[in-house]
Formats: sequence, structure tokens, C-alpha cells
Amino acid sequence: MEPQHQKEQKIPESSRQKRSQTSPDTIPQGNAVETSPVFNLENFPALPTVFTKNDFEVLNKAAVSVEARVRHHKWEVKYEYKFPDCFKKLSISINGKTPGPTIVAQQGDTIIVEVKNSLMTENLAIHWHGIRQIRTPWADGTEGITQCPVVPGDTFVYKFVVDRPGTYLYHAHYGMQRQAGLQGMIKVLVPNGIVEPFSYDHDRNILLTDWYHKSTYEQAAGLSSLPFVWVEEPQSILIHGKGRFNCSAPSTDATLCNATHPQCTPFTMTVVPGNTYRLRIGSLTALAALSFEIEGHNMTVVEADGHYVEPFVVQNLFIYSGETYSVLIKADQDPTRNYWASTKVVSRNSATPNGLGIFNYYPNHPRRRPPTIPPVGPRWDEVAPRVAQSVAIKSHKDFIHTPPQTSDRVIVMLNTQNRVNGFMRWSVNNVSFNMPHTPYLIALKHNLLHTFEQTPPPDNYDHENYDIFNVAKNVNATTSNSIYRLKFNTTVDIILQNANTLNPNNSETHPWHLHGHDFWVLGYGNGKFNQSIDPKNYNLVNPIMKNTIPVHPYGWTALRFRADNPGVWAFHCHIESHFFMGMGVVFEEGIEKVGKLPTSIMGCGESKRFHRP
Ligand SMILES: [Cu+2]
Repeated sequence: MEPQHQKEQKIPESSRQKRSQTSPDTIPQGNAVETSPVFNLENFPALPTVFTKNDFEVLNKAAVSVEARVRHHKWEVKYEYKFPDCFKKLSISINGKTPGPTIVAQQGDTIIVEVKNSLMTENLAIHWHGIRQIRTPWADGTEGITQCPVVPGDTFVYKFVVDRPGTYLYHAHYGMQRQAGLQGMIKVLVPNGIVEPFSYDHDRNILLTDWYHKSTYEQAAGLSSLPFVWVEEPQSILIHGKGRFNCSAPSTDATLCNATHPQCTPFTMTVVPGNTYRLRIGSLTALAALSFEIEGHNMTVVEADGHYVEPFVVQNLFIYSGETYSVLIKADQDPTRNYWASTKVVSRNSATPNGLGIFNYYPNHPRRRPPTIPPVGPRWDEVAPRVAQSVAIKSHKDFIHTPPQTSDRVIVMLNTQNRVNGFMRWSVNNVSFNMPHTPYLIALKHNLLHTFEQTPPPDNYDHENYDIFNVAKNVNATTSNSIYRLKFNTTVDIILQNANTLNPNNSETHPWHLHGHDFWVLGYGNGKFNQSIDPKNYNLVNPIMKNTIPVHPYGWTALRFRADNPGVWAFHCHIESHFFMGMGVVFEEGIEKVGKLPTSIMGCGESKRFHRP
């Protein structure tokens, strides 16, 4: 593939065309300091697979200037008491904010985040979710995989390029720290002069999360105890950090709940009648799959995980942890009132109340209660509409990245709940993942192969004899920290195969997230995947590319990716407790092509001897 940057030419600021026919909000600078306005094209990473000929043509036609900037952020991460749903809880903040500040950048920019760990007694690592980290695999922020944890008092500098426009996320990737609040969004805008395949007047973003009142430690201890203590359902759903717990509910400690605390005023999105809003929605729930809707308004889905979608209209959007979407919403209803924004837990029979916010038509008062009862949302136990929405997401016709038509390797991954020495675990092909002490990236680059198990995990399960519709005959699994080593530049298919849990008649939804890549979504199916029949029905024409995908109850999901990004990459269930209990794998590809590792990622396990402070 030819490098695209040689075709680009710079145009002076004054003659540059308006960035878009619409007027997306300008980039707020906040604490971002642009330190270098000059872009060195030589440093711009090559873009394997996902930058198509079509993209080159679009770029060339527009004679776009990719005058990338360096955006410098200084973050202090600490614990603070917060009342996001009126209930007092120690929460992790970034520069005082939970969720953290939204990173706004333009395609091609270099992001530098200087993270100071002021958590006092806790390590941290921050993952940039959806950013592929091409040529910077050490900046992926996955503790135990790409780096050692950042110890209290230390400052760690993440530096990476955002090479593609779209909506992305960031969050802690250390223990179960994410759900304590260390999370936020990344918005990458198109270069000047590029017109997106849809138009809007304003660009907004919201992060959906679920919220527990118990601490992460209490939960982690329970999950790894005998007898097992489940985390249960979350107390609240938060819309961009705002929710509302019923302080007068029985057994609520009144001294910890303050219904009039200013932090738990409802989330409000103010709109001007007649205008169209691009709403970027991300989910970083710890457990919940969600449905999101704006009462009385349709939403047109236009982006998923940084890729343009062939537009389709929904009343409610199903969104799984780790996913992002952009929807267009037109403020075209009766402007004399406000409307509900509502999020509901689906896929689990949850007692968590719907998360409510206000879709406020200017000039009505932003907190004026809508005159209607909030929408009840879809049934939690109806799988078909969720599968239908997954299937509906196809690549926009002008932005198709045609997938390789064949693959070199097929890995079928049976998702099961198991026991290991009596402890509750989740497994892939009967292997439950354990994290090593020396991060794989360092271990592989420095040939410390004795630091993790070398027998690779299996590429399949006993699909002839395993009954996915019932509790397994043998519920025991093994643990391992071994990894899948992929031949560089090969095409790999992954089939996620769901099954029954340890409870009869129960199969859960698992959102799987791949680091370092986007994958093509080839198809979904019910029941057991049939390797000789089902691949014939793969969508090899216009599949969407994503980085996070659900496997639905008792179903399978097929995806394909190119192992073309040198590094070591996690692929795991994005439910915090499931990954904690072993539901993940690790891929290595092209380790010999990885550049010299920065010593800042070292200092733990056997990498102690490489660390020079
Ligand atoms: Cu899961």
C-alpha cells in the first residue's frame, strides 16, 4: 500500500475551506496545550488495512491539509468523595472531574497525556480504547500486557497518534479500577476540508456508565472468594456522570445520601428547535448492556466505533460496554416542553432503575420536568431486537473497507462460566486467563519467555460433544497466562461462541473488545456455529469495522482482522467482573518489528532490571 502522506499538500490557513458544511463545535482547548503546530509527515504512521483507496481519493479530491498538532494534557488522578447519584462515594477523578475531561483532537494529531498518579495507595494504567497505537504498542495502557502499573506518586507519559476520525474512549485498565470512575471520551474530528457523509449543526457527546455504591475492592474480594460473592446489579445508571438514587429507599444510609446535592441534578442536553445534533454516545458500563432513547425522537445511526455506518433509524439504541455510536437527532418535536432521555438495562433482569436525563428545548427551563411519564424502554429479555440491531450495522456505502475474502486461521472461542478449584471463573475454550507478573510486551521483546506459560491456548473446543444449551457436564476449567501468537500480516477469524452459564436456562451477553485493531464484523447467528455452513453466509461485501462487538445469548459472532499491527494485544470481555474472572485472551503479532521499548513501561516482574528511573 502506498503511503498516503506524499499526496497531500498544505494549504495556507486563510484559503482553507470551511471544515464542513455544518458547524461542529470548535475544539475547546481546555488544558490542552498545542506545543508544536508543525507536523512532521515522516513521523506519520502507516495505516495498515483500514485506510482504503477510497479514502485516498477523498483526501486527494479535497486537497486536504493534515496539519497535525501536538495536544498536551496534564492530568492528576485522585480519589475524591462524589455524589454522582446523590450517594456519597469515593470516586476517581481526573483534574477533579468524573468522568474525566473529553479529549478533543483532529485526525493525525499527537496526543500527549502526562498522568500523575495521586491515588496514594493504588497503582494505575490508562487504556485509549479504539486507538490502534500503530507504532506505539507500549502506549496501549493495559497493565500486565503492555506496561507495568504506574505506582502512586509517579507520572507516566502516554504519547500516541489519533490516526482516524471518530468517537473513542479511555479508561483504567488495572484491576477493576475503571468502575471507580477513571474513564472518559475521545473525540477525533475530521481534517480541515473533509466533509463527512452526513450533516449536523452541533456536536455533543455523552458517556453512559453504571454505578455501584460498594468499592471496587469489596467487589474484587467477593469475586475471588469462596464462597463466591457476586457484585449484584448496579445501584444507578449515569448519563455522563449524573444519576439519581432514591435516598428514601429502605435500607439506605440517610447520612450518605443527599437528594438535594448539586452533583446529582439530572443530566440535561439543551437543544435549539429545528437544529440537528450529532450525539456521540459511548458506554463504559461495568456490567450493564443498555438501551438509550430520547422520548418522541428518532435517532439516525451514522457512526460505530469510528466507522461510518450506512444510516438507519432507531427509536432506541442498544449499546454494550466498550462501544461508541454517533446518532443524529433533529429537534423537530413540540418545542414548548422538554423530553426524557432514558437508559435502561437490557439482557439482565436488573432492578437498577432507568437512568433519566432531560432533553431540553430552548428556551424552556433546563430542569423543567417533561409532562409525560418516562419511556419504559424495551423488554430486558427480548434478544431478537438486539440481534436485529447488531445485524443492521453495515459500512456506509462510500466508506467500505473490503475485507480479505479468505482467512489464514480460524479460532473458535467458546465462552463459558466455570469453576477452578471451586472458585468462580469465566473461560475461553476452558482456559481462564491469568495476568503474568512481567508484561508480555516486555517479556517477548526481551526474550523472557520463561515468565509465562508457553503452551498456546486451544484454537477450538470440543464442538461435536459440547452442548451449548445446557450447563456443562464438567464445569471445571484450567487457568493459564499463555497467549495466541499470530503470524504477522495473516488474516485471522474469531468465532465467539456463547453457551449456557452455570445456571440452567441462562446465557449472558458479552461485549468483546479487541486492542490494537479494528475487525470486520462478518456475521451473527443463533445456536452453535457450523464451520462448514455458516461461513458461506458471511458478509464479505459491506461489513462494518468495529473494535467492540456483542456475542448474544446462545449465539455466535464472527469477526475477521489482519494481524498487521506489531505488538501484544488484549481481546477480552468488556464486563469488568468477567475480565477480572479470566474472560480474555492475548494476541502477539510481529513482535520483532516493535521498536525499542521505552523504559517508562518497565519496573515490575522481571523487567525491574531494565528500569532506569
Ligand atoms: Cu462477559
